[in-house]
Amino acid sequence: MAGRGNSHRGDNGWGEWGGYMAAKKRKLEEQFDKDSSNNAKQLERKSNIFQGISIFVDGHTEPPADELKKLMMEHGGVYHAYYSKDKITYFISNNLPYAKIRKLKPNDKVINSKWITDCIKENKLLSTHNYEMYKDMTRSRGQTELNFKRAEPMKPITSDFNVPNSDDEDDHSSASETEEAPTEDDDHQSALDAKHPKFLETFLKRSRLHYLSSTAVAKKVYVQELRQKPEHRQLIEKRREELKNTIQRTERDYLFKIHDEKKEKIYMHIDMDCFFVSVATRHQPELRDQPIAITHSKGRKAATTSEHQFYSRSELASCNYAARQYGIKNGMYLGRAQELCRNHQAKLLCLPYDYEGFHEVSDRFYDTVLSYTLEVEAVSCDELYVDLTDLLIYLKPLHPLTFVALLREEIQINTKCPCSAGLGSNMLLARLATRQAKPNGQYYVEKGYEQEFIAKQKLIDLPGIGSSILDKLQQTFPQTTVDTCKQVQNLCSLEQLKNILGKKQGQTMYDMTHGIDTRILTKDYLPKSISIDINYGIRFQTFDDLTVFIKQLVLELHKRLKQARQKGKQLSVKIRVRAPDAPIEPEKFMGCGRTDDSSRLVNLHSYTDDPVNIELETIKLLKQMNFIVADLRGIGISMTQFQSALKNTSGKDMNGHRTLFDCNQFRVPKPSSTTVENQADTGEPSESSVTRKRPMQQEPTTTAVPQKVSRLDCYTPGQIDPHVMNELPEPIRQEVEQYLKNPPSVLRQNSESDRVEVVEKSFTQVMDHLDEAVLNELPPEMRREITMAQKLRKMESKYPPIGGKRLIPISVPLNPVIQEKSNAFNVLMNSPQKQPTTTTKKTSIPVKRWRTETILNEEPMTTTTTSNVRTESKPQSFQQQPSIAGFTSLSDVKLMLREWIESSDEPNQIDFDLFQNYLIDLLNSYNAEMVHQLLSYGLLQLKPLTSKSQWIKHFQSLIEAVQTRFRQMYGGATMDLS
Ligand code: DCP
Repeated sequence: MAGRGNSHRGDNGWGEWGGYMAAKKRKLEEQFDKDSSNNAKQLERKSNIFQGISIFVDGHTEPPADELKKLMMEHGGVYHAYYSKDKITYFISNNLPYAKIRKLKPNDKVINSKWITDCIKENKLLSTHNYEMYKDMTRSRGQTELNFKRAEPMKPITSDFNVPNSDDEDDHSSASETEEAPTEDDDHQSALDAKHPKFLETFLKRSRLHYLSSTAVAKKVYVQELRQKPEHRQLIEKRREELKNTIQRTERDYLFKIHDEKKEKIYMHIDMDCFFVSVATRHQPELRDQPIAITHSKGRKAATTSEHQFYSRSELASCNYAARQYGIKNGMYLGRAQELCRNHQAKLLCLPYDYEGFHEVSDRFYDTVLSYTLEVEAVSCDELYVDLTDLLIYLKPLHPLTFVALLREEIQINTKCPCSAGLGSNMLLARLATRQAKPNGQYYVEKGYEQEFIAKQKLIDLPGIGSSILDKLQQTFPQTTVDTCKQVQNLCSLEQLKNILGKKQGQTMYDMTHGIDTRILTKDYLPKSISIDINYGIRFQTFDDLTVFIKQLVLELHKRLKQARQKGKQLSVKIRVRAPDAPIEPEKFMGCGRTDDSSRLVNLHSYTDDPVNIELETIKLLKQMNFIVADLRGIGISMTQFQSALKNTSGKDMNGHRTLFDCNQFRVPKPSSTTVENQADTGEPSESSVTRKRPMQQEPTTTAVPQKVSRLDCYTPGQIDPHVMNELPEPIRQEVEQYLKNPPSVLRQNSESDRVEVVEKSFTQVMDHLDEAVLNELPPEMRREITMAQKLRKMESKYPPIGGKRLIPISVPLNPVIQEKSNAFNVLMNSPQKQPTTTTKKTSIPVKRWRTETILNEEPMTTTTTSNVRTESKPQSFQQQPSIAGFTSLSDVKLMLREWIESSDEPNQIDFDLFQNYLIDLLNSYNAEMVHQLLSYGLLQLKPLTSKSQWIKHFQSLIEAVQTRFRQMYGGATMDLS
């Protein structure tokens, strides 16, 4: 290099120019100037709008750098091939690599190249404001330290598992404050967008919304599962007993009267105080006197700087009561909270999230309450409702607040965190009472004081009442302030409220302002949807990139389905695609910006949580949606229509209705033949727990022969469903248990061959043993089930088994064509496919002329078989026979249909879907006659019932779906159902 020197340029030969690079830059600038003046001669100078502006272009731009250079020349600006802070006015780039973004200084402006073309279009110099890229990251900080881990969603939780829109996440300006030393490793640092394999993991790990929503689900599932465990009930009994014997009762306890016979409810709402802060300080309670907040930012900068123009926009997840006295609130920006503290010469202590601690404390909190009762509705990680009625009756004489004080003390010992509790005659009053009690207190809205209490409650404190509702009210009464329940009581009648707020909201407002709440605990967890939704960091170049990410998303969805013990039948995919006129990079770093959203949905063949299946369907849906992968900004996958693996509390489905399949729970199939049992072994969860819910698996890969509900799976004395037992009122349970402890001698036989008979007999005896008065004590659902069982028993005894089958007459008149067979007898209680038979059955060869293909025999449509033949060629014939709830024969299905219709006024959509699928399966197996029979029968049942308008509506749409399939199969013909 020295040889290249020349004396007047100094030692290195480039001294005068400041070195090689400087010389090179200078040369290029000269080149540009020269080009400009040369080009100016060729390229017509079109304007001077960029006079005095010089740009440097980095990375891929649209139009490309060469074109921008030309445009600058044409419009009086300067293009620099090398970056020089002093000479460059604007740094133009549309997509900077992460490493470069990190190096940007606070005042560095990166402008989208669209600014240049837009200026030219408008023929004037536009403000760069709307074209600035990454500005959230380069402002308000001394030095850029992008820290992905701090990207946190801040949206209030609205539904199970939905990761919030990135638009609701913490602002990145705060996420990158200098005082926050990044603690994540480089891997996470570079997990900036969804292409990075650790993106999702990092995102979720750091997402407090994910923590809150997944914990809420986990708690609901936990409580529900605990109800199934007899050992837990024993624990409760033990704990209650201990408590009963050790409580030091005072006069207050003896004076408190609980009306057992009226069963007047006492609800408790219990909530940990400033949960995140309490957990974070549980080992240093001495800190709690000072204002503390949980936030991603450590908050040092704003506390020390005298300039307050750059507020930290990191949100406070939680703040303690010492902070609240200065006006600080959960969800407030850190900068604002610091300012409020400063105004009071106080300092806000910012502590980080302690997710492990949250889990631990939440578990202990729940376990403490659950050790006394299962009458619990889980709400969130730190909040639940309890129906204390039975417990207080058991512990009497006891004032509710005595129990609550003991419970809270125990929670404090177990968790090292304080909590508050409210009590009242309904859930609303209990919840409002908790507010009154906080922090670390308890409050009971006693009987007779409800109106006084509710009257002074602020409207804004009523659950679910937001500012928009309050605004509507206020606008109606501009002359007066409307902010307490009393004011609404005085100002508006129910009708007026309905007029102002709409029917539903008006009624709710009326009830709440009058302290009315008829809800009871929701014990069965039924999510409406389970989904994963990511609207942050979505930047893909190719469809392959996207599919890699889809795999991760689907695995997360699968995890959520598993955790919630749900399988879904409907899958939908939602995408957010950059709007055509929106900048490629939105103002918010890695955000969505303005998007056009669309979604697609598919009904799956069967309930599933299988990630492979879901992935496949998701990709299929995505391929159907026309979009440019590079413009994708958000994606969500969601499952709906669930089949729950959770046992519910009362033989109802998760919507609180009895299901189609519950209607069969007292039907007693014969002991199954081994052959069929084997066939039914699909690897699905034990059918004994599942069959009553949704026994039908339509997955082509699983056998079409579902296992039937056996008597042993139903309520038997020896194995009476613990669930049902748990639901029985105490005296009745004791009665039944007593009976079971001393069963008739026949029960003690346990020879395998006699077992079913013994069990059936003793079941009858238990049923008969329950006298009318006892029955009347039972909840209506249970009473109905027992009455139904008794009826069936009577039927069974009236029509004793004949030739191994129990026969009962069916009174419904049938089509003349089939009258003879049907009028004979229909088989109830027997699973036809489980009957070994030597009789020749109807051929299974499909005949397309449906009128002549009448399959009304009580056996499944099979080829000629004997039981032995079946064993050998087992699945084939059975798999072809559509079944529902394990039943295949017309009479069985009809009986089930009738019971189902009778069971509730509002049918369950999932049952309808299953029934519809079953009918279509029948059509597909050319058994249109049976479809015709079932539909006619259903209509006949529904016709006289005025209360069944919902049913009729559903049934009509089911008929339409069936007719559509029928038309497809039979050349446009319609099934005559007149
Ligand atoms: N939380 C959150 N973001 C939300 C809502 C809640 O991070 N949008 C977290 C922080 C809270 C915890 O959930 O500590 C419980 O929420 P609460 O509404 O019960 O609030 P706190 O427990 O903080 O305070 P309070 O004593 O008022 O219940």
